[in-house]
Amino acid sequence: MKIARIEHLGIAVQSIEDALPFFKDVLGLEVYKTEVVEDQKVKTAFLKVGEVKLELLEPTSPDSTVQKYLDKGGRGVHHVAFKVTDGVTEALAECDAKGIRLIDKAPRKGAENLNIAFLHPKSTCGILTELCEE
Ligand code: CMX
Repeated sequence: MKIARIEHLGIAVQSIEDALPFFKDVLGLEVYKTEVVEDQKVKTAFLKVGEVKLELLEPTSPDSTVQKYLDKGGRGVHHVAFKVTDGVTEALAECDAKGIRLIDKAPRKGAENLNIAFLHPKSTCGILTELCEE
């Protein structure tokens, strides 16, 4: 597999509104887009740090996986998204062959219209890992 770069870091917050003063007023970053991802039950806000994005993730429902993560005491970086150069389908096949537990067996559409797929943190050193391509 070839990784081009980190595409974004997903950051779990209970409230984007409450989190923004740190990112905007302290770090001086700007939100360039907000988007609700219905099937993931999250509202997102995107900020750019050079080529890398930060994706703030706010749960929109009590049964959102992000709400579950927050309820269990999870904070801060929720997932790391890598941009692959050889296609998410191919990357998933390689991960599967190497015994990595797949959350998504095939790519699906995520925020920012990316093709995405998640790998389970239990087989990725505890880091919820997203593979993505434009
Ligand atoms: N990072 C690291 N570990 C995590 C984790 C995370 N973000 N979320 C859960 N885990 C761990 C849990 O702590 C738990 O570990 P223990 O068994 O040691 O307690 C284990 O994974 C299983 O967790 P769980 O709570 O029983 O399982 P969930 O039902 O919460 O599912 C996961 C976990 C990763 C499979 C689920 O969150 C998932 O499918 N994630 C992919 C989709 C997603 O995250 N969508 C939101 C973002 C969408 C977007 O970016 O647009």
